[in-house]
Amino acid sequence: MAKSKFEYVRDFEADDTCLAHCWVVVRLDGRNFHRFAEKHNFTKPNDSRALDLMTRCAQTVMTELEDIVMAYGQSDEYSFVFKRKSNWFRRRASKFMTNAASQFASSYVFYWKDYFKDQDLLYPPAFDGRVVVYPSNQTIKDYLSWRQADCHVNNLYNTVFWMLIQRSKLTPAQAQERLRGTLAADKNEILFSEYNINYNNEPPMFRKGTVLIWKKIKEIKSKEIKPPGETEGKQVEVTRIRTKPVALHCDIIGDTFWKEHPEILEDDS
Ligand code: DGT
Ligand code: MG
Ligand code: MG
Ligand code: MG
Ligand code: MG
Repeated sequence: MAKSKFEYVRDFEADDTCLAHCWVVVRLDGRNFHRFAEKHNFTKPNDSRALDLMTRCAQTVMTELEDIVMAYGQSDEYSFVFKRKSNWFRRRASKFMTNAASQFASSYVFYWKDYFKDQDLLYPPAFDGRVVVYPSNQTIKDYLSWRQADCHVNNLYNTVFWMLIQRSKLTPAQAQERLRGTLAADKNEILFSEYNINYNNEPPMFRKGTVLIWKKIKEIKSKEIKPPGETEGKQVEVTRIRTKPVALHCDIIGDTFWKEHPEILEDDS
C-alpha cells in the first residue's frame, strides 16, 4: 500500500528503547498519597489494608504484563524488574511504564472494596512511573537494597514518631524535635524503654516491605464430572500446578535471598 505524504511525522517519535541485556526497572509511586492516606483514613504509620491492596495490584501487573521476574513494594510505591533479555514492545521504555502504571491504577480502583470494606473510595488515585536501566546483577541488587533500606529507615522513624504522638501525646512538631539527630540505635532504645516495643518484633511487612516472586502453587479444585450413562454428576478433586506471584516479607539486602532464589538473576550473560 502506498504511504501517505504524512508518514514522515513518525520521524518525530523519540527512540526510547532500553539498552539491550540490561535489567529494566519500572517504579510506580502514588501521586500525592500524603493527602490520599489522610482522606481515606489510613491507619498510621502503616495501614495493612492499603499495603495489601498495593500488593494485589502488583500481582495483577505481574500476571497481565510480560517478562516481569520480580517486584518490590513499600509505602505507596512498587518496583517491577523485567527480564534482561525481554523484548516486550521491543524494549520501549514508554510501553513498559505506561502499561504498568495504567494496569496498576485500574486494579487499585477495581480491588479497592476487597480491602477497604468500610471506607469508600472518594476520588480516583493516580500513580507516576519512571524507568531505570541497570547494567549488571550487582546494580539491580543494589537498586532493590536501596528501596528496602529506604523502607527500613522510614518505618523505624515513623514507628517512633507515631508512638510519641499517639501514646505520649506529643504534637507532631514536638515529636520531630525529640527525634532530631537521633540514630537508629537511639530510636530502638526509645521504643524499647518507653513503649516496651522490640522493633525487630514489628510485622515483617512493615519493616521489610513486600517481595513478589514467581512460585509454583498446587491448586486443588472441586469439579463436577458426569460419568457416561449416568444422570447424576459427581464431585471430584482436581489438582493443578500454577505459577503465581507470591508475597514474601524477607531481607533482600544480604546474600541469603539471592542464594535461595538463583533463578531470578540466572541469565547474567
Ligand atoms: P508524590 O509521590 O510526590 O506525589 O507525593 P506523596 O505524598 O505520595 O509522597 P511520597 O510518595 O514521598 O510518600 C508517601 C506518602 O503516603 C506518605 O506521606 C505517607 C503516605 N502513606 C503511604 N503508606 C501509608 C500507610 O500505610 N499509612 C499512612 N497513614 N500513610 C501512608
Ligand atoms: Mg515522591
Ligand atoms: Mg507518592
Ligand atoms: Mg512514595
Ligand atoms: Mg494500540
